[in-house]
Order: sequence, then C-alpha cells, then structure tokens
Amino acid sequence: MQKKLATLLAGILAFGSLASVGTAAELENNGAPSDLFSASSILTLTGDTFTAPAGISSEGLVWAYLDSIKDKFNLTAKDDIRSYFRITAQETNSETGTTHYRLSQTISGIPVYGADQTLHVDKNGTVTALIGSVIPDAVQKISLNSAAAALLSDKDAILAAEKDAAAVYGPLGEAEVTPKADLFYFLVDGQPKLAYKTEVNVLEPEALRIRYFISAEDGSVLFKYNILQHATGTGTGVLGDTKTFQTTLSGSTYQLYDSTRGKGIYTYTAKNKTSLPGTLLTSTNNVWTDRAGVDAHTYAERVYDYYLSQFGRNSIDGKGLLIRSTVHYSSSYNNAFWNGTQMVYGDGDGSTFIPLSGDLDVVGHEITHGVTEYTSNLEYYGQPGALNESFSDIIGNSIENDGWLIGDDIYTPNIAGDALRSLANPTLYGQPDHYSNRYTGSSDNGGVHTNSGINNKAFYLVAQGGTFKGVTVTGIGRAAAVKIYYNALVNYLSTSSNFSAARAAVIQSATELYGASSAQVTAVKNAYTAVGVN
Ligand code: L5Q
Ligand code: ZN
Ligand code: CA
Repeated sequence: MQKKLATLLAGILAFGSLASVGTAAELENNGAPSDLFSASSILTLTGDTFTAPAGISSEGLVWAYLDSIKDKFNLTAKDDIRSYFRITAQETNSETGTTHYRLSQTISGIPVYGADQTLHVDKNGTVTALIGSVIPDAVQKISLNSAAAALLSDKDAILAAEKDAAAVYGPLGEAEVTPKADLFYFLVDGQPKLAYKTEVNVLEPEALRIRYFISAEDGSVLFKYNILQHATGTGTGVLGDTKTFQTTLSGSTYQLYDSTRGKGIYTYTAKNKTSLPGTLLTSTNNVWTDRAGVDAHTYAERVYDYYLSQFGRNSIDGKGLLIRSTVHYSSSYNNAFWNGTQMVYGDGDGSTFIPLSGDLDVVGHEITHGVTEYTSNLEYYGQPGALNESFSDIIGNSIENDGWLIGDDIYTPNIAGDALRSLANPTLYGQPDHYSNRYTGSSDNGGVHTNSGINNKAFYLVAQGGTFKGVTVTGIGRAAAVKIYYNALVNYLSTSSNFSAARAAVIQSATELYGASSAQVTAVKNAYTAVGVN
C-alpha cells in the first residue's frame, strides 16, 4: 500500500503542482526549505480583503473565505474546503476586536505536520490576512483519495521511540512527561507519510528530550531531533555573589544542565539525604536560588574550561565525560568527595564549613580526583594516595589562582584568614613540609590528607621559589609549574608511584616540556631536594 501511494504521488508531482500554487501573487514558494517542511509552501495572503456575507457565523466566515480562494489551492467547485483544513483555535482581542484563528491542513482529517496557518478577521468582519504553510495541492488531493491506514498503535510508536533512544543512550530512566503519540501526515522528501509524533523525555542516563516521528506503517524512525534548548541562568552563589551559567530549557522547566561542554555538566540535589545522584535541580524562571547548586554548577563549568584551555583536555576522561555533581549531600556534612563517577558536596555544619561547593579550589580538587582516576590512577592509600591528594590540591589551587590556600572560602566562616591547607606553608594546618616528617600511621588511608603537604610544598617552591631548609629554588611561575605537574600526573605517574617516583616523574615532565638543561628542570630538582625527596 505504501509503495502504490508513493508511485502515484511521484507521477502527479512531475506536473509541477508546486509551481502552480506559487504563481498566485501573494503565495510564494519557500525558496530555502527546511528539512522538516521541505515540500510545504509559505502562504501569505494580505490586502486581499473578504467581507462576510450578511448573517453568517464567525466560523462560517472562515470557511466562506477559504472557499472563495479555492483556486489558490487548485481546488474545484466540487471539492469541499472543510476536508482540507481544520480550525484548531480562535481568540478575539477585546481591545482591537480582531479574531485570530489557527488552522491546520488535513488529509482525511489527519493534520499535516507543520502545515499550519493563521487567519485574521477584523472587527468589521473582514478577513485581513491568511499566513502560514501549505503543502502542494496535488500531494494533498492524491493523499486524500488514497490515504493510508495507520497499522501501528500509538503505544507501539511510543515503544519504538523508547527502543531507539535506549539503543543510542543506554537504558532509559523514568519518563519526566507521560509519553503520548499523535498521528500526523509527515512529509518525507515532499511526500506525506502517516507518522506518530512522540517524545522521549528522561533524565537518566542523561537529560534527553527527543522528538520522534515514527512511521505509522512500519514503526521505523522517520525523523528525530533534540528539542532541549540552551539558556543562560542567573543565580546567587554560596557567598552571596551573583553569577551566570549555562542551563537547559526542557518544556517549560529549566534544568541545571549545561549541554554546551563535553557530554554535559549536570547538577543535582540530594535534599540532605544520601542517595545519589538525587534529583536534577530545576527552576521555573531560570533565576536560581540554590546557592550550593549554583556554585557546584558554575565552578564545574570553570574547571571544565580550565582543563580544555590550559591542557587541551576535554573533561575528566579526555573524551567529554559527563560531569555530575550533587549538592546538599547528607546533613551538616563537613566534606566533599569524588565517588568514582561524580562529585558530592556537603552543606557543612555552618561553623566548621559552609556548603563546600562554594570554593572553586575545592571543586577543582574534586574534579581532579576524577582526572587522576582516568590517568595515573594513583592508589588512594599511603604515598600514592598523598600524591593523589596533592595533585588535586595543586590543580584546584591553580584553577582559582589566588594565593596558596585550599578551602579558605568555605572553611570556618567565623574565623578570618584560615583554611583547610596551605601549599606555601603546609605546617600551618598540621601537615608535614618535609619527607623526614611524614606520617607513617594508618589513619586517613595512611595519611593521604597529611602527607600531601610534602608534594604541595615542592610545587609551591617550583612555582614561587624561595630558600627552604637551606636549599634555594628559583621559581618558574605558576603557569609553567602547573603545566609540568599536569603532564607528570597524566603521563608519567602510575598506580603505586611514591614520592621518589614523583620526583623522577616531574623532572621528566619538565625535561619534555622545557629541555634537560632548562631553568624549569633545575627548579624541580632543587624543590624536591628541599623537601627531602631524592
Ligand atoms: C578533604 C576535600 C575538601 N576533603 N577530607 C581530613 O578529609 C580530610 C581532608 C579532606 F573538599 F574538603 F577539600 O580535603
Ligand atoms: Zn581529595
Ligand atoms: Ca579558595
């Protein structure tokens, strides 16, 4: 049946019905057709006034007008204009008295997708304009006479769309909007195919809102496209600052989802519970008041941009890996972490910490744990664990690029000037700054947050320079230093690397980037010697 219809249509179209429609002065062909509406013509009839015969109803006027311009659709006296159009809406402006109608072109009562028009009747009952798209009369006429029957049910169409999306993106989570499927004639290469329009709208495995046109004859995907829209959100951060960031409009709801970076940056709330990832944050007006969410999202974007611009790295895995963060984890939770798949931030108890996503260096620290896992994969225990922590501090601190402290913006809100750690002077916060003073117990995974001070101090000396324990280091600047350390992290270190291996790795990295006899290599050697690592 499909084949027969197609053959018939091709034959009629060869006579050039499009051109005949286009010859009417006010009716012009769409010269640059979109893919979707490739065979429809843009119809604009203005100044061609038509006044109601006396005593006619308002809808009657619409039909009488369309009947009077039948020739523009190449219809003849015997064709009933009401078989070709449907009035879908009407509204009268109480100030101007103009009634605005919405019409849809139909084939056997089934609307043609995109073939919609508006028709306007002024307060005097005069038709002032007809504006919209129509498909070629011949296509319409033939289709009317040999309309295909839908072989597929709407439920089958929904299943076909879900199956297609799952094949591309993986198993789909629960639908955000109860799926429905509406029957249309959808133009494929200018020919109307009976199709269901439906939508896959889920948040898992990622935010998707895909419009599908599913063939009502065989269930195949005729056309599909993403209908999520980019937007710029405005919000208040943890410290009360106003900032902008990328969000996504899905239907009438904005999501804290940035689709412009890699495979996306998504920010969720755990609502002070502990199940992850929790709920994607949303807003009705794109003005965001969840301060922890605003900062987790904005700073994840900043960290993504830093890695891409400074190191040419596309996200955590170098291949655009989706970046997911969850804020309001647990209750009064005084920490933040990378759990192997996402970032998680507590709100703090309000005296030790305020929400931990409120500090760019902390967000950079957590995301760098992800980078480490995908590269050197430094074991999170003992010396490799301390190096893992240190590289997170070094890169997180360098992204913020404002002094040498870690966590200063979110730590102890009632005590000014302190921080979680200092790269310049680790001993201020209970960390060793020399290998001889390393912690050798088993607490904190063998002192990962303690012994990181040794490598942090070495980085500080490389970047800033200074004389430490009698060894003078000429600083090479933070930009060169962080470039060397990043290259060491992703290309030279491995799972069980200890401090001695780190010295070798950073020297080799500096040698690769600046040459064996460079000032940069000398700085690295002197810095590790100063902190007792040889
Ligand atoms: C730590 C990450 C950050 N957490 N966790 C002790 O336990 C200890 C320190 C940390 F978000 F606070 F920075 O650094
Ligand atoms: Zn850490
Ligand atoms: Ca900071």
